[in-house]
Amino acid sequence: MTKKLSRKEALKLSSVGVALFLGSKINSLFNPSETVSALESSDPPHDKHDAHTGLGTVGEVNHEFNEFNPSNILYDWDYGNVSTLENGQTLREYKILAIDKEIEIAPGVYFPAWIYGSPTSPESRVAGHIVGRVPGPSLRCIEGDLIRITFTNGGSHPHTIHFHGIHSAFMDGVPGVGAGIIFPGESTVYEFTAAPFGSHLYHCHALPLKRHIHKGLYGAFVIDPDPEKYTGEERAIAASRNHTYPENKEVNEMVMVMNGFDTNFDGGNEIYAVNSIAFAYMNNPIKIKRDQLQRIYISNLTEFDPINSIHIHANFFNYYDHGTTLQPTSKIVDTIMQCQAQRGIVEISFKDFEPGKYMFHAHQSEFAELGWMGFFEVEK
Ligand SMILES: [Cu+2]
Repeated sequence: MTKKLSRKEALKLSSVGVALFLGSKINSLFNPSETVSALESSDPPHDKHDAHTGLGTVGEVNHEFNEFNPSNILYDWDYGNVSTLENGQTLREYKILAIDKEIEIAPGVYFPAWIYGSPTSPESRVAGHIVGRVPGPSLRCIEGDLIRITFTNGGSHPHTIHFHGIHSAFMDGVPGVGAGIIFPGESTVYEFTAAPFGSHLYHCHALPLKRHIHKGLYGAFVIDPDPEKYTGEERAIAASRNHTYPENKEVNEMVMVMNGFDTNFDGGNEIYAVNSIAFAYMNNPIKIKRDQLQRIYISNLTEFDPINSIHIHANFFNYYDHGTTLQPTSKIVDTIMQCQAQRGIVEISFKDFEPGKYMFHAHQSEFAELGWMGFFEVEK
């Protein structure tokens, strides 16, 4: 069906120029119904190319202002200061500071965050001072390591660090037990032996919990398996997961933390992302080699929404819920969901795929359209 333009409609079009008008007429040869519906709309007329294809943001956030870049967060591990105790156990010492810091989460959208920083994170080494980031530093260790975290609250509100993993109740980082709440200007030390291996996380446990987590106080905490505990195929898998083994270098490993930001403090998120910046990997697709195994340590720290998810286009993957097993807990899936604090490992390969941009996003469409969407750029 086609429609003849009235003079009034033609005049409306003149505001966007003759070229667009002609473009619309040309489009009408191919898809007349779309052209007509665009013309009938009370909105300024537009052709189909800007009506339904505008994914992502215009422009980019100022990564220098933030002092972190989601393209680097994928790969930046914080191994702490590593030494060996007299009994042969590896000691990893981390210093973590909580601070208040404004961050730009979408072009022109600023968020007053509370965040963790560490002097041993790659960002801090580059900047020459402690850089706080959202998500906080991706802490990495090996099962059996002694972990010693000196936590200092440099922020304006009481905070803690609560680790997911096995440890004494006194080291749990919750109000009223052990060191409990750490007030501004105070410090404490959390110490435990890393277990079990897996894709874990840490976050502030001060109250109200919702507000403290949502402000940005969380990060990934990955414990690698010890290959010496296993034999045969299991040993090979554990070696591939252990950052000190050469087998691990054959895999491209990434950290993704799904999060959201309530920019007007109404108890709902206006911006969604992985690694904090809306559409970061739309603007800067993640370049991957198609024949290399991709391993994503993914966790959900989204507040206010009960569930988040990841869906990868045109391919299927294996998933290890919590990362606490050497065998996948879900095989050949293209979508997984996580409640808050749930996490796991996605393993995917684009071997023999046609090179190109493969989309991934939350399959809550609202989250995807508000920032949680990106591309893998698969290269030969
Ligand atoms: Cu807190």
